Amino acid sequence: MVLSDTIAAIATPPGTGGIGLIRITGPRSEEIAHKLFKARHGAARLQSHRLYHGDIVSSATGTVLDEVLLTIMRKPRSYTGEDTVEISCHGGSLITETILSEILKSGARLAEPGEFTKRAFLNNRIDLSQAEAVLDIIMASTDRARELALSHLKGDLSLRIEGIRTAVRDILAMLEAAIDFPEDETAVSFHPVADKLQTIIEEIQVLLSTYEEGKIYRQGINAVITGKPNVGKSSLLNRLLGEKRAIVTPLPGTTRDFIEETIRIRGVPLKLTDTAGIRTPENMIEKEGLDFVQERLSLADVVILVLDGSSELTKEDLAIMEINKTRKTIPVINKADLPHRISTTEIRDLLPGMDPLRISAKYGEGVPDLKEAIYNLAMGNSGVSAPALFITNIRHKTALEKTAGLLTQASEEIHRNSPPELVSLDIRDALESMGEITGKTTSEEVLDRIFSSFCVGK
Ligand SMILES: Nc1nc2c(ncn2[C@@H]2O[C@H](COP(=O)(O)OP(=O)(O)OP(=O)(O)O)[C@@H](O)[C@H]2O)c(=O)[nH]1
Ligand SMILES: [Mg+2]
Repeated sequence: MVLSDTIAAIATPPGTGGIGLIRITGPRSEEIAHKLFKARHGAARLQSHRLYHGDIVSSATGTVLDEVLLTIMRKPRSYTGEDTVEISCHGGSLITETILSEILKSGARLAEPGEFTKRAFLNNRIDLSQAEAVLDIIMASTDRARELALSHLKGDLSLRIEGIRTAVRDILAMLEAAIDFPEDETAVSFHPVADKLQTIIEEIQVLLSTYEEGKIYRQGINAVITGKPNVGKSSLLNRLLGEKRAIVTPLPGTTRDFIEETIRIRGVPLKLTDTAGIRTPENMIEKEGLDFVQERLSLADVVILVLDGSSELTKEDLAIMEINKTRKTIPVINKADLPHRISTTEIRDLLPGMDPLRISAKYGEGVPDLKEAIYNLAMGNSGVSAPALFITNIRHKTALEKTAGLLTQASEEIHRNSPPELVSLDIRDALESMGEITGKTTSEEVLDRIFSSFCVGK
């Protein structure tokens, strides 16, 4: 990894705007600034962390390119931990591009996406979970998502992870003492180790249990409406949206493709997908459509399974219930305004543990309850207590699961009186997998993947 070169990028989004921001970081930043920038009041040496008014001048022709504000932030007091220059110019694509190209001609290289943040990480300004939080803040679409990302950026998650790692390292030290001084070793002396391991495993489980809710704050709820043809799926979508978005007709097979729209429940985005009715496919188009529906269902956080309550259940209904039995499903008995032909008890028997709702998509009865039910089901039970810290990132979740697995294995070995050498191997692996979260042990490849999802200039 090269940290010795100087990189530059436009940090504001492409297009026109009030201001365009260009960033330079690395050892030659200040030299480049001196070459291109003429301060209005002829300051001899630009001071760090001050704002200067002046012109950017073409190095070749000496013509003024724009009137700008410039700041130098000398290392280590900058975002990247390296000498950094920021130029605020007028926000037109031509002007930002022109200034950037002058900077590149003067000895900087174009930054890759996320490279500023990557440098902050490599220079130990922030750890990896904090770097990821930077991206989460940029992407946050709800207040809660922003709050969680800010707490991660402040280092709340890193602190907790480091706390757990320290506890695991203590256990390793105890085991290694047993390896080095085997005469002290007795089966009994391992029990405190096993107890400590158990406490740590539980702490990790608590963190893991926040993921479902955390993920939803970060990405919103993905709900898919399914059911056989003509039960009122599109009517329900329209009712939830409060507008006529999908075509509704009395003919089965009206919806062929997906319709996706987003609303908000309690500030959380809820993406609703209306799908084609599920029936035995009659042709290629329907076959393809059905495969798509299955795929969408498998990705759903919540499945809204619509039944036509004005007629008896059919074997198609039963088949659709069967497919969604293991998912987070809300059975919805629609057309409540017509005579009831399906009872809630019947559905409870077929789908144990699920709570059917009776609604009328056409007239709106029961729809507010359905919204609540979607929110509650997506959040799980964790919505009741409010843990301070949430896991929102699948990468962190995977690493924690792996850690918990290895620690459980170690604890089982202790109970089987396995040699401490064996136990300590698992504990070492556990430490390694936890280190991936904060970036202590993360591979180059994973780092590249993380930072490449950033914007250029961040
Ligand atoms: N009485 C009554 N009719 C409803 C209700 N919901 C839907 N319908 C009617 O049922 C018929 C089918 O509605 P759609 O919303 O198109 O049903 P769908 O499930 O999307 O159908 P496909 O797209 O063909 O799978 C239409 O005539 C609707 O007006 C309801 O709550 N009450
Ligand atoms: Mg439809």
